[in-house]
Amino acid sequence: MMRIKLINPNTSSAMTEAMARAAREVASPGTRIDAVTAASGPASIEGHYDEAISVIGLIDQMRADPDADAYVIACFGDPGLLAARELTEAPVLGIAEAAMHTATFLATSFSVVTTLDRTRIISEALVRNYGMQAACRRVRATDLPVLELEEPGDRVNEIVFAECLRALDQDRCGAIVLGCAGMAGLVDYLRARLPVPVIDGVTAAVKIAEALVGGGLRTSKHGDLAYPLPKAYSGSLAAYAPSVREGLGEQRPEIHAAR
Ligand code: 2AL
Repeated sequence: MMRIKLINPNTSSAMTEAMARAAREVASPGTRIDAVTAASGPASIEGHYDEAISVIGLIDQMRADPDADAYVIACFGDPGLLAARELTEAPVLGIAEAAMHTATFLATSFSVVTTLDRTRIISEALVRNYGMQAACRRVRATDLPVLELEEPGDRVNEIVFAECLRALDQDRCGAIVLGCAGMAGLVDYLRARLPVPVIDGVTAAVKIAEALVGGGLRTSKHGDLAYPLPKAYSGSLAAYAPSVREGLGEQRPEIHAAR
């Protein structure tokens, strides 16, 4: 049994349930999806500050479950992705990175359809960061706040669909990447109406996690993704100080050591 920990770094459990349903629909029979919501943090993640603060709730969920076979960070900003990779040898997938790479296997170009305009700017930085400029035609905002995606209805469906149509028409893109974890529930609606692949990062990340784990691949511990260096952290973050235990023939910090 492969166990994938799906962590929603915002505190909306309705959104977690929607993405868990989408993840379980695509998961292989031998895969268990353990979906959790951050216990502390922002209600939704729509800016740099939300993202920075959300990483603590994300790390808390990883430390509470250090033995998952893979982790998925289910927010399109991929908050804390590299920090999370430092903490474990298990593969850690961010849904933006997973979705963009998946798009490039299916089309030579894609456009991202996301939520607010400020989020659009953050996604554009991710495109550059992931070296996806050659494939990403455009990132498009819908002006939908993340929490309006919690319970998708006709209005939300139509707004996202209309933006996807504009992407096809104006960007001439070969695929659509959905730019929010809360859009996982819209995939069926959109796929039925659009002539191109529609990629949701949650399901893409789950299938890539299965492939990496199934292929025996682990996160590199050489260089910057090595375990965090043990040192003192002070003040209210003292409990997050990386600690060390003897294990597997080397000094290996425990991601759930200090509480
Ligand atoms: C997100 C997301 O996926 N979850 C959240 O709270 N904010 N990202 C986004 N691009 O709006």
